[in-house]
Amino acid sequence: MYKLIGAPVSLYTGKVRCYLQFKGIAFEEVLATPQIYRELIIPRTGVRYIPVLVTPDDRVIQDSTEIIDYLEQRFPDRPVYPAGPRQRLVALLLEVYSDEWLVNPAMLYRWMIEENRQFAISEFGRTRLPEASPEEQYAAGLEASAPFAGALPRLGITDHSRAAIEASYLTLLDELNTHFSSHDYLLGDRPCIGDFGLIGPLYAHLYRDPASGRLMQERAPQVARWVERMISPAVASKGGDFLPDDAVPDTLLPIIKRMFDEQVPVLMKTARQLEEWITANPDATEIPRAIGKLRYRLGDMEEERLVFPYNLWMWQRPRDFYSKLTSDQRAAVESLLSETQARALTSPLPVRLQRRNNRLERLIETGQ
Ligand SMILES: N[C@@H](CCC(=O)N[C@@H](CS)C(=O)NCC(=O)O)C(=O)O
Repeated sequence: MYKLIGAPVSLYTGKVRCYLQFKGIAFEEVLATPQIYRELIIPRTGVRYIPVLVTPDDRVIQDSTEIIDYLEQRFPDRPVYPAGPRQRLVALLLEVYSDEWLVNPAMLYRWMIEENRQFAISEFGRTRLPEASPEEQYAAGLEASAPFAGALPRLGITDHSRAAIEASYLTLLDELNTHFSSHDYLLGDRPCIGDFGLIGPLYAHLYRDPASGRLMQERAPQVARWVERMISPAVASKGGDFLPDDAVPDTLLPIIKRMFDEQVPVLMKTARQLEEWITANPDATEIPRAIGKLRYRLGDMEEERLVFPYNLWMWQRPRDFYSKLTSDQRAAVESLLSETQARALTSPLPVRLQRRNNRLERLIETGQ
């Protein structure tokens, strides 16, 4: 049987759990306790990230996107990647947006709102010491959660950026609420890879953390209903089809615009800074998790955050898809995107990135 190693509080574990349930794949969930980190996660993956999937033939895979792609090959029924170019592109874009950008409101609401912070600390403690008393769990949770809570400034989440991130999230909730008033999932009656991306932040943090959960229920009840469909094995596995004729609902267009306005400029700057880093480190193949700082904008607010090249590995996915479209397909897709957006999607990246042994590397082309 498949084993999913993760935790209820973990954003990316939520993504994979919902996917496994939707596909009806039998799995056992294993809590990522310190012992599991020592005995399995660290020795078998070389890194300290969850989720980790252990396959029945004892293969170990880290990274939610790689796990889903591995399983899609083996469980091709009811694919989560739509076949139509418009729907496929939107699904891939919204995965990048959810995984790499909505982590910002997810982290802000968890660690800057006291009620959520207290809850998360206890939850981290329950993961670290499942059998201990609540007091011991709280103490362990404080220690275990410190690096996560401490990551906020690195992501550009500060007192200065707080209001802008909150305002953006609240508008996104409104946009999603409108969308889910007419559609069960992003692209119709079946969840796509974009829904699985979105469920990470929207379930594990923003629905499950108590103060955020109330906010979602009150402000965007249709989003809360969508979360409930996504996390319910019985409901999720029944899903039907994507919308016919490769249709993309108009209600998703403001969300795509939000991604291009907020996140894509950060991806463009990340690409430029990666190019400089490569010029300064011409012999390095492995690329560090963070390579310096950039300034990002949200509305009128500007703040600094670290530069994460991994974001570009994710960005390669919609870019690769777009670059392989025929001219007819491209014309169909282009009606979804403005000229500036299409230009951003085709603007060159300094290097091709790959993940090898769970580390990010530049791909060096060998031979002729
Ligand atoms: N892109 C990775 C991200 C995994 C990730 O960041 N997981 C978090 C928990 S939700 C973690 O283990 N973080 C540890 C750390 O940042 O050091 C994925 O999709 O699996």
